[in-house]
Amino acid sequence: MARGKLIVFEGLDRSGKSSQSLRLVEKLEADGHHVLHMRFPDRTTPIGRLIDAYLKGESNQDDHVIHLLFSANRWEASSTIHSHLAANTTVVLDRYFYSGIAYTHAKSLLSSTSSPSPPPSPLTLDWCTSPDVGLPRPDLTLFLDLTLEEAARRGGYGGERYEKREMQERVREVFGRVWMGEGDAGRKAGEFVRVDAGKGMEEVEEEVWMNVRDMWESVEREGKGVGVFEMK
Ligand code: Z5A
Ligand code: MG
Repeated sequence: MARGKLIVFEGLDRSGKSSQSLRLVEKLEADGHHVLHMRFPDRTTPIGRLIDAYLKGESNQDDHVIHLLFSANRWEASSTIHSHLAANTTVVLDRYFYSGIAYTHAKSLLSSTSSPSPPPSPLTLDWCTSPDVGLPRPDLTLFLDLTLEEAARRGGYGGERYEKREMQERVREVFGRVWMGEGDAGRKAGEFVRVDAGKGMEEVEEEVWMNVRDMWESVEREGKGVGVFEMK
C-alpha cells in the first residue's frame, strides 16, 4: 500500500517557510492527496507553552534544557506523524529537528566568542543532534536560504529571543555546514536541498514543486519505506 511522504521546510526567520509550506499543502490537496500540516515548535501542548514563554522572553531556561524541550515537542508528535504516513497521508512540516540543531549550536558559537571561559558542556553539533535520533526521517528537507539583507527587506525580525542579526548570522552558517554534509544531520544525497528563497514567491514555489515531484517519483519507484533519523 502507498504511504505518505514526510516533507520538511527549514530556514531562517522570514525565509518563507510558513508561506511555502501552506502553498505546497494546497497544491498537493488539489492533486487529490491527503495532507497534514504541522509546525514546530507546536506551542499548543504543555511543553510547547514552556517553549513559547522562553521564546517570548517571559522565562529563562538552561540552554541544554530548552534544547531538550524542543526535541521533546517533536517526540510528542512522532507517533502521529508515523500513523499518518502509514495511512497514506503526506505530512508537511514547518521546521523540524534541523532547526533544533542549528539554533542551539549557533548559540554556542555566540557564547564562545562573547565569553572568555567555555560553557560547562559545549553544545556541539553531535550533542545537539542526539536527542532527535529515532524520529521519523524526512523524505525531503527544503532549506529555504535567504541572506540577512534580503530578510531585512522583508520587514526585519520580530521581538522574540533569537530574532537578532548576530544570532541569525550564526544560524545561517550552521545550516550551511549541515547542508555541506557535516555531522549526522548532514546532507544525505537528495534529501536536504537548498532553495534560493530570495526569489519571488512563485519562483520559489516552482522550485519547491520540482523537488517534491522528484522525491515523490523516487520514493514510489524504489518502494522506500518510512525511515527513522539515524546516527551515521
Ligand atoms: N527553534 C529552535 O530554536 N529550536 C527548534 O527546535 C525549533 C525552533 C523547532 C520559532 O519561530 C523559533 O524557534 C525560531 C527558531 C526556534 N526562532 N527564530 N528566529 P517560528 O517558526 O514561530 O517563526 P519563523 O517561522 O521563523 O518566522 P517567520 O517570520 O514566520 O518566517 P517564515 O515562516 O519563514 O516566513 P513567512 O511567514 O512565510 O514569510 C515572512 C514574510 O516574508 C511575509 O511577510 C511573507 O509574505 C514574506 N515573503 C515570504 N516569501 C517571500 C518571497 N519569496 N518574496 C517576498 N516576500 C516573501
Ligand atoms: Mg513561520
